[in-house]
Amino acid sequence: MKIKSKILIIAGSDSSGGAGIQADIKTATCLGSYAMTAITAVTVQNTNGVKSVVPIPANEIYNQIIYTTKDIKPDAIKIGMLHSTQVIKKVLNSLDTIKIKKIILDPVMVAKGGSKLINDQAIQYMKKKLLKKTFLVTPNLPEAEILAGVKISKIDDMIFAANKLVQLGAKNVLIKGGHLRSKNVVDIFLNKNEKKIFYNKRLYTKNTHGTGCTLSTAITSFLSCGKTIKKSCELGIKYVNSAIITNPNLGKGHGPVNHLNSIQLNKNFR
Ligand code: PXL
Repeated sequence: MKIKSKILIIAGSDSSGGAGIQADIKTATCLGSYAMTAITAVTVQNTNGVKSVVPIPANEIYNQIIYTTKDIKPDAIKIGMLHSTQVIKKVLNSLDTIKIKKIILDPVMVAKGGSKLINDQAIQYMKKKLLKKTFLVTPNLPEAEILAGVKISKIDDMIFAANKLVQLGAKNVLIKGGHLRSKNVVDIFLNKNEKKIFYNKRLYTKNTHGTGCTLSTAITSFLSCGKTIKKSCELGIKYVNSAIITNPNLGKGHGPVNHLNSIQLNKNFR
């Protein structure tokens, strides 16, 4: 197949290949997009957890974004792990320069094993400055609670929090309900004019490492190809569900999902 779109991913590296920039590149590629990257941090990890995080200097992140995109212009941008206020400031500067409107923010805060991937001051800065620049923000429940400043224990709370994030400047919000105690997984999509609630059967598996990264990049890929934001969320959720169902059960801890679920090898390469 031909490349359908080009996207830029600003995120951290996960050496285990299931989350972070590795998940992002796999997802974009398996959905037909050309992936460019600006790496914000290098993590050492496996499916049992994060061993270390080395931040990339903010200026280098800025340079990766500017130098890459002045040559190849992306159709959309996905932002993942941003560990400090300094990094967010530089990313904001670069976004002002490159003027791309389709910006998807996955407000990454904590890795599956509980390691913090952003500091508290940076969370406040993200809330105050970066949300306003985002076309879509995709928090999970704990992230939505922190960003919206509300406790979430039921679907109505999710809707309330999503509206709060719209008031804070996000154009569209997708709150992921995987952490809610409910039989079905409920995800809430919402903007000023529309609301859609996605219901999916809960999948009981420990192999969900990188689902947040995978979802936000899948949405970015669909959006970059010209689909509406609501449709992009619907298809992104579908892709992640298939990826979880067909997970390869790798590693002893929280294993990765199957990014390849969307593609079939051409007969020349079988
Ligand atoms: O899934 C959140 C996440 C984002 N980015 C990086 C990560 C993780 C989780 O492990 O390692 C680099």
